[in-house]
Amino acid sequence: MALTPNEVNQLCDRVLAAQRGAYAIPKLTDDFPAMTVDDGYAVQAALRRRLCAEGRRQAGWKIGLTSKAKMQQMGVSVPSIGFLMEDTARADGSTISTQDLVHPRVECEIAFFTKAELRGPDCTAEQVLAATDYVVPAIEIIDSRFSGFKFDLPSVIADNGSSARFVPGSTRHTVDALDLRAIHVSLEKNGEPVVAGVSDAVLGNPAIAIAMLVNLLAVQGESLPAESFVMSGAITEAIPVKAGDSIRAKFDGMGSVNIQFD
Ligand code: OOG
Repeated sequence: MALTPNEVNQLCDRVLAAQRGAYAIPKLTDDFPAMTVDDGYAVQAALRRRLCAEGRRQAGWKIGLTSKAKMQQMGVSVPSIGFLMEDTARADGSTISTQDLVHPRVECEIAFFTKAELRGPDCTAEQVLAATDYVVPAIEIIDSRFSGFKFDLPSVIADNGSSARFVPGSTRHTVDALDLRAIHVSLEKNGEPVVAGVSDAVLGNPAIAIAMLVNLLAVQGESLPAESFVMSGAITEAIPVKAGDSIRAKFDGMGSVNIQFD
């Protein structure tokens, strides 16, 4: 690690202020060029401790940058994980405010809800499927706190993987009822199709992404508790949204998720 504990706290303050104030800041490596991925996770862990100390509850985790489309869009080559807080969940069909977001984008993802603890470092997709209670179609609203949505891996990890809001769909499916590698998704903005993809874009199978998340948690000395809600990463590139937009994400065989922005 290149950062001192003081610097980790200082960057936690900086990111938290930008998240709460909904303003953009330069990526953290502009001031701390030696910052590593481990430093990014140390800042993220400080952020999580800070929010939990305020009495906010964690809903689960997310893994991102798991598809080629996302890696190319953001110029990185390794996935990252982040945490999801309960009070950032929004209901299917709801209207989401853009007032407290910087430059939101939406993504289609398959989300998992677990019924048993998963523990790395050697977690497999098979173990993930066995520990999954159900999967739902989902939309993630990401909102990088970095100017121009431009960052590197240490910075985006410190910013909790650009996590802003998440919207679980209302139709639950057991994993044996689906081929998780072959879910066709399409996203419509204001009634027009804007992007489409197939779920195998996420590391071949979104269950592999969840196993990778569990193994990344193990590096931090953590496991994935039972009853975690976990987002497996965007299947397509992220689409910018603004007040007045309506979004429909259709997942063949799984249902759709609808939201509006104001
Ligand atoms: C990082 C978060 C990406 C995903 O699903 O790939 C992400 C970003 O692009 O801002 O959540």
